[in-house]
Amino acid sequence: MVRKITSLGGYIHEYQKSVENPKAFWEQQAEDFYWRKKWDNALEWNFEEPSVNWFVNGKLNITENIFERNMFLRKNQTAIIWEPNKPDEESITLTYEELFRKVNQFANALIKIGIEKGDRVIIYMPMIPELAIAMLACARIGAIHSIVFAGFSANSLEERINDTQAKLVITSDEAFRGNKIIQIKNIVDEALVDCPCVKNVVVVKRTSGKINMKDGRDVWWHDVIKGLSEENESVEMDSEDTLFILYTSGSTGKPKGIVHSIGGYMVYSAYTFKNVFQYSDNDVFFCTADIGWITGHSYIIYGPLLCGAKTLMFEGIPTYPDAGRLWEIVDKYKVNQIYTAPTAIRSLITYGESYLENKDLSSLKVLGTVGEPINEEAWHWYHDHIGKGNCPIVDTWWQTETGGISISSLAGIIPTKPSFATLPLPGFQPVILDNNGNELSGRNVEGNLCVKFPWPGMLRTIYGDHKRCKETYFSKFKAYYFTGDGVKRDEDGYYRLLGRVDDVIIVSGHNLGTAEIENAINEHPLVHESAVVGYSHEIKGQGIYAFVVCSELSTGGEEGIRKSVIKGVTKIIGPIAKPDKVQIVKELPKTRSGKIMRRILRKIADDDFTNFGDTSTLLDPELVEIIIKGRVK
Ligand code: 7RM
Repeated sequence: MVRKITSLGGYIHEYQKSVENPKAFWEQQAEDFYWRKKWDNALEWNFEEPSVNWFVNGKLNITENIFERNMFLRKNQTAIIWEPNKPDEESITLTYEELFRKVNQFANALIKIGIEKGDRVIIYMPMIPELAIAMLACARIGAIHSIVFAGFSANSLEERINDTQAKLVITSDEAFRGNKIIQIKNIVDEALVDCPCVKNVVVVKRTSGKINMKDGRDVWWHDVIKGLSEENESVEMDSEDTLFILYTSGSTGKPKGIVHSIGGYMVYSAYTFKNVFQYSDNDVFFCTADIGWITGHSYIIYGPLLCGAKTLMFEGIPTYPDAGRLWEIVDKYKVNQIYTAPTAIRSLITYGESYLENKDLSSLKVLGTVGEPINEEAWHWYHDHIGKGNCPIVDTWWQTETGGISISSLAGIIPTKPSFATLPLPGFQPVILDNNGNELSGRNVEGNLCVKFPWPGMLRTIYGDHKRCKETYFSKFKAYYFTGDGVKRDEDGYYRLLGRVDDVIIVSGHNLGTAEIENAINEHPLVHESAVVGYSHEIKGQGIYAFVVCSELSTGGEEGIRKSVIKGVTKIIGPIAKPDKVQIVKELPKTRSGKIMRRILRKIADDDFTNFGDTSTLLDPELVEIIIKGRVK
């Protein structure tokens, strides 16, 4: 059983222990799991290389900790509740035993296909039970899963497939999403034109829509599992073997394949799940994220299932068939903890409270948020209208790279304060550094959020590019992990996140690199160059504002370019990255050395024309006035 902190005193005590003797602290947590061979040393590390090894030489399989370890107590208990896109389609529940059998059977299918320990498998699927089964089956046989959110374009998918050199893609015919049907197998086909590494595609039948199956390459899920045993002996893995790769956008260059290893991620996802949400046996936990994002990995699948929880997986979207859908689900399954993003809350606020009528939300005990700072209005609405004033809100700060929740209140234990993530989890040691790398200790300080000691859930590397891992996270401040976020510590010692200090935009909780979007815009034949910045957007948190320089205008004029730029980004990256505003400009404001001054563009996009800061390096100051005049409102 994963240990649960039950009081503020308990938290303070555990935190202190975790800092004074981190190895002993995490060994105690790790002992609650099943290891085929115990570790020799809890931790070996060095943040300069960086090299971090948790539970050194420990041998295990994470699925053995989900299934065999839970089987005695929870054989017939619900593991996954699946709610389909359309409310009138039948839902599915899988007990731990049923899920175990399906995972074993699909693991046997993977072996039959020729997937071996260490091979990479791309999963590009809607939120259906087979997605959970596929990822766990990979873990069972020691294959590395890399899940790509099914909203990404063929281009983005192709880039990820080639970066991982995956042999296999698992997908479905089509996907239901609200009232839309997405042709995801077609997108896979388009991506695979340039992916020689992929030998096979497994396709789940979801909509029964018409698709092409390529002879010798594509197989149906239901065919490939036919006649296979529901038993499978899990493969023994090293604690530091890779569990999964998950791509995240950076401020420059292509997406980064964040690598997580088995032992540390297992301990950290389970420990943080149980403690932050204060999960108790038989509670129903509902995380609304897609499994294609880290939140879904850690808090729909691994954290909950390792703790023997009942986890709810929802195929659809919060506004289909109407804006009451999440609350209908809460009522239907008597959900006890709900975990969603501020962007979803802000969007639901605009639909009004009528969607809450006749919904019994009294089962709720804890409300969670993640992905971006939650503004006070959204916080109060969530607290008052959803929690009826009785449920603590956990504002959970973390990253793909941290693997699990890192700064957050523990529900009902650490007093909350709107817009503050509050305090670090035990075992997580944040520090605030000024731009010269000096630690700002004490209260009422603000600066770069860094971490000075390893925690088990942290990333180990960027797939295929350790140098980039070092440069991105461990070089700006020597011997610290740099999060890229700004933070303030207030007079109570509480942490308030201030957003990215670099150029990542967070749109509806999704991280998008400005550079990636610019690259997509620049593909347009008439576009000369572009600069993308975020601006504050009432619903999405940040919106995307693109400043575009054209070589000439097409026949459609400015409006024509705007439209085709948006279309191009949608095609290349996906709809989440499409600019909300496109302004055609004559030139971009640049420094004398040729660097675009994004700082100025960010202010213009935010309708703030004061205080442009140091503009002494600006090549052409008059240009700024022209851009302001032409801004898109
Ligand atoms: C889990 C996730 C990470 C970035 C992170 C922050 C921002 C996430 C919060 C937050 C303020 C929060 N992974 N962020 N949670 N900012 N308060 N509670 O979102 O890799 O996709 O994004 O998201 O900037 O660095 S992520």
